[in-house]
Amino acid sequence: MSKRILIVVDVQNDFLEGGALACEGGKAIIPRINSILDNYDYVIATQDWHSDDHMSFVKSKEELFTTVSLENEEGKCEQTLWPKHCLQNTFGAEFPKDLDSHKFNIIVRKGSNPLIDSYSGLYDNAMTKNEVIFRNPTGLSGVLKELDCEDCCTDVCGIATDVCVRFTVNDILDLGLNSKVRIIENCCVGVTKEGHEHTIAEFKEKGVDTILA
Ligand code: VGL
Ligand code: ZN
Repeated sequence: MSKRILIVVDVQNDFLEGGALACEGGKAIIPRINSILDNYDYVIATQDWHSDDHMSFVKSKEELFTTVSLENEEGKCEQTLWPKHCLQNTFGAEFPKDLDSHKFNIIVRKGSNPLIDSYSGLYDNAMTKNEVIFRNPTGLSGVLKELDCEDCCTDVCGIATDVCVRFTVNDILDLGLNSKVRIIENCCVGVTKEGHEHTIAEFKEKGVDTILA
């Protein structure tokens, strides 16, 4: 039997206008996402879920949005430094009140290890330790494999197109599922407009269909 799966990436207060890491146009995608939720058999949401001391948080103004080399007990990585956002159990990490989150069947939290960031909903970012590159799973890849079937469709939307949506889609493609993967273009916003456009173009080049809600 065919299944329709929707993945809603990081639609959380801190990524909306007025939030700590606001993406312009974020609030406008909420009613559009609400209008399609009933079209799916499974709705999966991801939630960025950081502790106060998360390694991705910038410590000086000058370094905001820069990418630096970091090393800690888990290993080494290149890390972009973000403003403090999506702190566990705070308003910024919550789903917005007007998003119909009661319709989410599965919620996957990511980024809760203070020593590793997690852009993708499927795996933490890559870290290198003792010359070995590793990525810890969130568990979502197992869920998607179990739900996979020949004429399934997995649609992805959310925030930010150029960061967490991008990494999530790339990881789904790498799983090599039978399901068709599609991006819902007008239910995504980027950290920047250019980042959004660039990522959509990249998806198209990879043969990922883009659709509109
Ligand atoms: C995100 C930056 C840092 C995202 C999360 O959801 O795209 N971006 N953490
Ligand atoms: Zn984050």
